[in-house]
Amino acid sequence: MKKPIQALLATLLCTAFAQSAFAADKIALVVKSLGNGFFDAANQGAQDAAKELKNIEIIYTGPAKATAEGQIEIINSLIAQNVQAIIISANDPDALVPVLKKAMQRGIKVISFDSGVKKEGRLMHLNPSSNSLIGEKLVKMTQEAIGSTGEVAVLSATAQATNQNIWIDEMKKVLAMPAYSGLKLVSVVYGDDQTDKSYREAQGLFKSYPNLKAIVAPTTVGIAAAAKAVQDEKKVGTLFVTGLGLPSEMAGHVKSGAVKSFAIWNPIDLGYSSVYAASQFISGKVKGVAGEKVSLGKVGTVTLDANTEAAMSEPFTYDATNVEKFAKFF
Ligand code: RAM
Repeated sequence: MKKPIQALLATLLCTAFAQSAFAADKIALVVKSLGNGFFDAANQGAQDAAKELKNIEIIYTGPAKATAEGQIEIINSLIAQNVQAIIISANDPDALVPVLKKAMQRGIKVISFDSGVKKEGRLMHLNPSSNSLIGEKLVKMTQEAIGSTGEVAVLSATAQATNQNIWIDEMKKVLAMPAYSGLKLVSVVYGDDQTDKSYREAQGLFKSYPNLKAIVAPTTVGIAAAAKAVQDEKKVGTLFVTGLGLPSEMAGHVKSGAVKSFAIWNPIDLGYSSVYAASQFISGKVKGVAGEKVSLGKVGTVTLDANTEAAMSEPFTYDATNVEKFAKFF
């Protein structure tokens, strides 16, 4: 009687081994909120990397609204699902740290991309571009649209968003330079990366600042909503919108004249690179120490700085000459 039981056990063990040997690595891409075209494009790149690297399953997820609470709930469930890696664009630099630490204690490799968490909550952060370059670009595009003088307001994403807050600080540093002394930042408002709230905040700015000349929205959701509000309120030509946007969502607004130029990096490459980086933490090739080189596959290689952050390429500027061409990609 012993033999059949032993044989059965051996079969079971072999099956379990085969399953674990061939089971795909689960990498979760946790975004600020679902329904945002920027993150859908990042997911497209994430899927491309998974296909290229093989044996990877991407779990694309995020809360309905861009809140840290929503992301904490999702991360707890990803821990329970035993994913191998979490890639997060954070709604708050601090609030997510405890739950991400818990994930790392369970062996899950955590990296942030786009919008970071504090160093202790992740192994690496991948910036889409240099933060100071982004701040400078936003101010330069504003000056190109309205000239050297005038009231300017910022329409941001959420008040706690790590990336937007850093970019706004960088903008303020540039605005403090003598070359930009005529540009007056009168207000910063938050549309929470929701189209309707962003639209209402833009309308609020029109009322509160009748002399406003520019709205700078460092968010793809905010810039499209602000441009629509400018068109609807027939302010094209007197009030300009600029910031960070997707060519596919902005082409019509450039055509209408509400927007002269805007910038962005390639969100597909950003998603691809994040998954590529995560896969190297899973395989143990990279540990997350300063000075380490991290391959981003076909996109290139980055080196982790003292804060274990790395940055990709410069933001690219779009206007009437090129927006249509890129609108079919993202
Ligand atoms: C929105 C999000 C994202 C940001 C882009 C520019 O889609 O806030 O985090 O990087 O805009």
